[in-house]
Amino acid sequence: MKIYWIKAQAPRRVLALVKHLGVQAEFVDIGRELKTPEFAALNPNLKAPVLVDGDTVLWESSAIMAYLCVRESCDMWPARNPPEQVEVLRWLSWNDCHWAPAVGPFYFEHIVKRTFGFGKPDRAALIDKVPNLKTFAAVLDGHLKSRTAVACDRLTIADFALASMATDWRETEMPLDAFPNIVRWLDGLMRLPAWAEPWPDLQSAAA
Ligand SMILES: N[C@@H](CCC(=O)N[C@@H](CS)C(=O)NCC(=O)O)C(=O)O
Repeated sequence: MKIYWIKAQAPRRVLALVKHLGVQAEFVDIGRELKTPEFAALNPNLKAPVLVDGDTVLWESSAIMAYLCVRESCDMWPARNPPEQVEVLRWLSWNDCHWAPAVGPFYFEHIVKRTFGFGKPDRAALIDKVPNLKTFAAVLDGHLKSRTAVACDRLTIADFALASMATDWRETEMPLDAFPNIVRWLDGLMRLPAWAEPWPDLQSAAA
């Protein structure tokens, strides 16, 4: 199995899951070749992550995470439990439509710009993003009030999807300190070694 990745939030979800499940994979840092015809043949969106497993070529991190769970018989994607599947799907959809767009500008200004050499964070550009972030943070915080995980009362791929940008909330200056249940949930995820250190190069360095 090959995982094409760059050091960014969507690949982070998949890399963390691969490590968490102990799946053997070859990791291809596609950074410089992301816009090549060879990579376009794997993912016409020209984005990472991509999984190649035999004849299976898959893009979109949520689909890749579900694929890995099915392959490894892991209920972080509850393939055999339709009501749980619906619950996880609800949060994956909420992430893509509401939460990721709310936290994304903070992640972009503070992490994407630095990673890809786009310059310094423009904090002024984030001021009018705060109300939207707080709106959806209130929804998630209320949901997590009596829970340790987003769905199914256990770790699922929804946690990895929702946390992939928010996990850097302190560094990216997301105003989440007013949402203690989100902070507790994110700090809890950081106690998972695979979530705290998902990047392949550092995994090998640590080995
Ligand atoms: N919805 C996609 C997002 C993929 C995506 O946007 N990947 C980003 C990194 S987080 C990327 O490859 N960016 C490079 C570029 O657009 O040039 C997924 O979940 O896999």
